[in-house]
Amino acid sequence: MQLHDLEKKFQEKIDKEIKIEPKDWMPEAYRKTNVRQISQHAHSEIVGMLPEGNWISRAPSLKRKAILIAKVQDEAGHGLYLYSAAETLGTSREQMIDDLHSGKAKYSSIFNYPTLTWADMGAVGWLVDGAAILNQVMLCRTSYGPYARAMVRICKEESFHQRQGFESLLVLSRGTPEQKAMCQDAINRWWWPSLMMFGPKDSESTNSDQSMKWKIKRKTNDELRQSFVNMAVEQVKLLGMTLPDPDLKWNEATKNYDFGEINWEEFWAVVKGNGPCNKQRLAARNKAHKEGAWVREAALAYAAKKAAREKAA
Ligand code: FAQ
Repeated sequence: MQLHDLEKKFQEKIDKEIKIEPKDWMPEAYRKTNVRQISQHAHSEIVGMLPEGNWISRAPSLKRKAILIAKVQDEAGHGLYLYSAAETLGTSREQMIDDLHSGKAKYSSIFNYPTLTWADMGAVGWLVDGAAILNQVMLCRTSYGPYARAMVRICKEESFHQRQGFESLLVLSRGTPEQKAMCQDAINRWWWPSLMMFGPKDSESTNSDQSMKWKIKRKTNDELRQSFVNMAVEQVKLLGMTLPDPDLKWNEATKNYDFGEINWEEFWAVVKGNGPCNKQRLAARNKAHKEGAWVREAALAYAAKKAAREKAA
């Protein structure tokens, strides 16, 4: 079959909502953009363990500590499902991890901000996981089968993450004046970076058009960002707190909340490696990888011995 015919059949399959599976024919650019997005997503989950891991030893109670440990472990699991999904497209996990460690691969801008107080654990759960879920629910219907299936379980876990974050903030918001102030301060610092998680404006998004045609993405960056704003404006009222944007206003014509301009200079600086914690995050990942080398070597040696024993038997 000619390339043109293959491409036509491929698009027909997408249009009919038939999932693309690893052994199916696919355009090289489809393969490449899926590897790019899925591996960036996997890296985000893994680097995303660092800001929260920072508070495990300082959680205010045994219950909060147990919840936080479980959440951080969930993120590790998400990273693993996603690396496995990306591997089905023919790129090895080692390659993807090398690209992360060398600074070549991207991961979500949000994880380059510091977690300064305990309230940040609540704000990350509510806002960061909240933004992540909105984006990921649509990815349960993404056109690449292994990615879509991985997302189903991830979304179930993320929804628990968001609820625990909101509940943690709710407790602080009903606490002492100091606790209330800490809660508001965390919301103030995480609000704008959370809006940036959805990526550049649609007009600046280089990948969106093609990804929408291939149904890798089902909603655009701006559509998802708007849903997030609409959701957060209502939820923050339950906390008795405010969002740090004087331009937030209900728009009767569009039935959405209008919001202020995002600082795109800051966004691109963080994406390009110059955010508050980029260097610290990469150094931590490189160190962990180096220190874990003996575990990988031991597992390989054990697998080789086991295989040799089975062959001899
Ligand atoms: N940060 O053309 P677009 C989580 C890059 S998981 C850094 O619009 P696209 C769980 C983009 O890669 C959070 N870079 O790109 C958790 C592209 O560069 P490239 C992660 C960004 O792919 C919670 C360029 O800008 N979620 O939070 C960002 O169509 C709590 C142009 O952008 C996912 O990864 C950014 N924010 O749309 C864990 C979901 N935004 O690659 C721990 C899957 C854009 O051409 C604790 N990913 N860029 O060099 C997606 O849905 C999409 O990739 C978007 C970006 C929507 C993120």
